[in-house]
Amino acid sequence: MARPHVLLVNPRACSRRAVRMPLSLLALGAALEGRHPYRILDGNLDPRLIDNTLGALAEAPAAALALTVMPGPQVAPAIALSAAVRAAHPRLPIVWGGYFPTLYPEAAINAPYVDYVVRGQGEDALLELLAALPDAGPPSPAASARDPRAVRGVRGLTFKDGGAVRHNPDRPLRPPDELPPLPYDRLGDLAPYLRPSFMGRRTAVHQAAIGCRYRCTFCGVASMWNGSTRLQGAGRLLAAGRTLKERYGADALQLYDHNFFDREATSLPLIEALAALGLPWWCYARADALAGFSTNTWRRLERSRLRMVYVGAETASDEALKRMRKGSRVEHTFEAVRRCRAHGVIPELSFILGGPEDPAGEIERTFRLIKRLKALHPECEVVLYLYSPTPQRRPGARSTGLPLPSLERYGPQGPPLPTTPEEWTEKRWVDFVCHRDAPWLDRHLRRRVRDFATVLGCRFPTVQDASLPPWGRALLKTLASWRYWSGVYRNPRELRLVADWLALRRPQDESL
Ligand code: B12
Ligand code: SF4
Repeated sequence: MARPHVLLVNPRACSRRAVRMPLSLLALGAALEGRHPYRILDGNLDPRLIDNTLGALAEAPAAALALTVMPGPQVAPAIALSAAVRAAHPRLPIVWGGYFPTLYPEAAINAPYVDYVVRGQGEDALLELLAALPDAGPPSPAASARDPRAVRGVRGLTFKDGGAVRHNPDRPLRPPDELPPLPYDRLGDLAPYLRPSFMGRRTAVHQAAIGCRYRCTFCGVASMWNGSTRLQGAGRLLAAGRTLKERYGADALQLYDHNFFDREATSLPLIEALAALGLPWWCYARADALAGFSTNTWRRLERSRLRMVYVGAETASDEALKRMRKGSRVEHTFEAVRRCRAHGVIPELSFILGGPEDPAGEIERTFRLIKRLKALHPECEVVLYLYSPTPQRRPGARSTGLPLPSLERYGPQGPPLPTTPEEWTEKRWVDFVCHRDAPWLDRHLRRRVRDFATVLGCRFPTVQDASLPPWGRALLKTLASWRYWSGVYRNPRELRLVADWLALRRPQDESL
């Protein structure tokens, strides 16, 4: 009899034009290679995901259904798929992993269609869970397994045991070089994943390091990885880049590391590897790191074909940055922008507007800062989010290894956090997660930010919108000019109409 296989599923998270390779599933697949038969199903490409998952389960016996789930728009499709599979195959274990279940494990496991939550890095946890499942036995409504003792040793696992929720201790992070290379072939045809962007016609993605060693108080990454980073070596980065370029025809590369330049010394070999690869590239970076690089390093960056760098500039005042424990200052943002201009790199500056202390004042200061940065480097891109901090872990969670968030509410006056996946799908929660809304902002402030974003986006249409014709760009710029210079942002209906008509892209919705 065939060995039971594992179905790795990416529920739909984005539109077809934002589709990228599901790296989390490829990473899990790499760990399963040669050990467990598996299939990857991607809801971003497959409009009939539920039917096809049920079809795959009918074709061959399965050991588990494993879903990757990001907070926000991916939760509802994850619920729909899991519930459909639970109804058709009540004895099949269902596992959720990724950002949503790691940050909100209590809510994720509080569902009749989730048996196991894997928190944090998934490769080893999934392998250990699969090894334990034959002894653990099938799930029931009150318990993840007939004998939950079988899974007590799996670090990073949350499960149900006689109606109670158990959190096994966290799992230490393994460095990426110890993990196997990604099995790109398992996605079948890679063409739909290699998307046109302003850098090339076939943009590939890669994540080198794992985690981030900073602990900015608003950021989900800090809770997800508990303030740790494990770097990838230059050899592995170059090997992955070459495979994507030479075997699959990638002509540009987007690096998904939370913070690509960890330290100057460790960044240099990576920059050399990218120079050897010879593809235009994009990455996330901190303003203080970019500002502190030597001129020699900047020259190397220029030679390596770095095209755009996404910087969390966040806000306009050092006090607010300090409150966020960002570890950088406004001057670093200016210096990073100056350096980018000098070396032909476009900075993509992200701001989170309207923190709970003096939201109106912070918003106006940030608008003024953005205009000064635009004057310094008109090509810089600006991404505007509303400040909606991801709940952080409880103090002391690091030592106990417990994953629970410290905030029970979204911000000081915010509502209590949802307790089920369903509640997380409500519009207001999806809006908080996507930084489109925050509990303490009133209608007037929300509108003010939306209006400014429209004027700014039309005055400086994003270079990332490869499909916008030059005449459309010129039209938007002309129409938006007077509002931008005069500061009359209120109700720019004419701009919205033209932007909608031209289907202007908003990078904050879909990334590159
Ligand atoms: C690609 C991406 C997207 C893509 C997804 C495309 C796709 N392929 O499906 C798109 C553009 C749609 C997207 C959207 C959003 N994203 Co996003 N995204 C990312 C990004 C850049 C890379 C994810 C990735 O591939 N990582 C590499 C893999 C290998 O790592 P991983 O996902 O963590 O997987 C490991 C573990 O998590 C675990 N694991 C994961 N899944 C599973 C499943 C199982 C069963 C198991 C056992 C383990 C497991 O094991 C894996 C291997 O160790 C991350 C940043 C990052 N570097 O991770 C942000 C990130 C995940 N996104 C984030 C957010 C918030 C969003 C949005 C919800 C909001 C926004 N405005 O950005 C939007 C939603 C908008 C929408 N329309 O859906 C945040 C999440 C933080 C948080 N607070 O929750 C991140 C961290 C960015 C950030 N710094 O804020 N995103
Ligand atoms: S904001 Fe950036 S630097 Fe800070 S914890 Fe998050 S990923 Fe790391």
